[in-house]
Amino acid sequence: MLDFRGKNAVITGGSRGIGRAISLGLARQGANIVISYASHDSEADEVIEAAQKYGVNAYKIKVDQSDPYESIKFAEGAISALGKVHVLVDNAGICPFEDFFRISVGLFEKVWKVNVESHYFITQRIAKNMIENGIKGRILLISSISAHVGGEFQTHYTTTKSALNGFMHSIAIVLGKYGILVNSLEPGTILTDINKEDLSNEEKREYMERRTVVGRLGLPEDMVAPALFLLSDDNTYVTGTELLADGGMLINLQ
Ligand code: RM4
Repeated sequence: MLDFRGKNAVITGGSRGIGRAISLGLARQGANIVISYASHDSEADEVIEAAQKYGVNAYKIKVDQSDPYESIKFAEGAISALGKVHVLVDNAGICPFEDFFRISVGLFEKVWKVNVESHYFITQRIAKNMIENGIKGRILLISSISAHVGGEFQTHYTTTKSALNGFMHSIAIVLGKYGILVNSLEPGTILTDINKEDLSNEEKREYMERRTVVGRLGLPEDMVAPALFLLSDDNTYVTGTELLADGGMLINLQ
């Protein structure tokens, strides 16, 4: 089960949070990995060192995913490092919480380019590599509970997470004929750097914890098993779907 020996995986945003957890989960199960990261060099180095302890090849590529051309170059670099790619995790994302009326064109475009546009073109290039090599690969987009519910200070961010699901549905159709399965994982509120400041507000944090049915916010490690199932050869028929991993937060109205 969840055997990734001999597999090559590309994970964007792999130096921290959910991307780091999934990267190390894949390496632990035998996958060679290439991670993208934006700025946290030491964290990226730590992930590479930790992955290599599992006996796999591991590489890091620093990239500004707000530039689609840099994102395409990242995909080319990952292919140069790995040759063939079996697994892609479109994870990198930013969420600068901001009042709707204070969001500039520049801020919106940056969030859009990192969260959506970069993954559109990275996926396009990696999927082409899978097809060229006859690989019945697996692609996972890290969407969010926020594709289904709003956030007062996340008008830009929630838009991108819904967009990722729309992209996922369509490429699941395009790639299905090649045996490539494509899904979204929808984390709930997971404790990572992306929301550290936001959740430093105790009242909000307590509200979010109570909103789950398990009484706690998620950890990056909680995302590993659901992600690895969707990315593994044990998944033989699930494609075009959205898997919530939110501790019951979405359904807990009353
Ligand atoms: C998630 C969800 C969480 C938030 C992060 C930034 O999709 O909205 O509540 O903390 O994004």
